[in-house]
Amino acid sequence: MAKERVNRVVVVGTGFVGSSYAFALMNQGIADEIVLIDVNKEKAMGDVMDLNHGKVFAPQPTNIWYGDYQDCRDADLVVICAGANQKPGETRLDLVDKNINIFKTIVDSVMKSGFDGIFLVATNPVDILTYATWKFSGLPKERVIGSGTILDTARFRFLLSDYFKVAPTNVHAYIIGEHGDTELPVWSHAEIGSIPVEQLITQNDNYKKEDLENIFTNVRDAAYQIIEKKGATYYGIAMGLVRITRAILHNENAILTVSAYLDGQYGEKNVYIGVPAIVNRSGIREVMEMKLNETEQQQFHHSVTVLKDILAPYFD
Ligand code: 6V0
Repeated sequence: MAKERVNRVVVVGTGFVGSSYAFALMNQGIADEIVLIDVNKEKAMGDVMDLNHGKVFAPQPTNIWYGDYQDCRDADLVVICAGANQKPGETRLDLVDKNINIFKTIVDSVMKSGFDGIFLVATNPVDILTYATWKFSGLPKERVIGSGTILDTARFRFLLSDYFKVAPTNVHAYIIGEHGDTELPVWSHAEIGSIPVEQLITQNDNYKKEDLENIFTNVRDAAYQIIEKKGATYYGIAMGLVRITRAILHNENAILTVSAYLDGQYGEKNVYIGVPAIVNRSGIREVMEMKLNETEQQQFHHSVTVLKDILAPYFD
């Protein structure tokens, strides 16, 4: 009998986000092998020990070890969570300079191993660093993915589900654009079940437009609120990263809001930004192009412009 294919995921950067991701990945039994890499070797080695001690309770066997960049050669997926994180009051874009330099070193080391899989980037500013990973790696654009607005969309679906008192899985709504201050809610395609939110608020006096606006403000500012309270955000993004990992390794063709390369979609080019896309074993199969209304299109264009202005000094 032919040996079943082993899925290997390498996590670079095992801080709050990377270690939470590894924990969630192991808990959901999605990868056969998880390799942890960090400049802080002690931290990553401690995580390996800690995770291995939970192995007996995991749904399937997962081999976990502290590795080096050579281990990327046989990896299906390299997930980068390394870098500086947001300090209170700091925007995601403040991190650009620091993290672009870190990424050059990391991506070069991964590629030197002979890696030929998919990159998934979580480090902020995620859209910028996903673009940088694409440039530094030389891989096809489909095989470089950023976590984009997967977390913002999850927050949006959760808050809408709470407001309309339905399960979050029955809320179909997207946050698109930069994972950051210029992101936007696509109200024109937000649905509860198959009923447009815009219709629901005209039918029922209990629902108010201002409440919806507040919901979006809370989505956009959630990271600031959490960082203010506990210094960092990690569980939500960890689960979002696992969701993307599952879509890739299980070849799901799942529609997820990830940072994808635009090549004419939404009238934009040469940028990585959060949009719904079909994700499978080959990476991003296709960007889904929703018909945005005029305001949404303008806001999205603004978000693209902000990202392009940041990229310009680094990549021409
Ligand atoms: P953290 O806890 O400081 O972890 C970062 C880790 O990276 C540390 O363990 C460092 O030792 C390691 N590191 C730094 N440089 C290197 C290097 N050259 N090679 C290998 N490892 C290195 O940060 P945290 O885990 O909280 O955040 C990580 C990143 O995720 C930050 O940029 C956050 O802003 C970002 N987030 C992204 C989210 C998203 O939605 N995409 C959500 C939350 C956080």
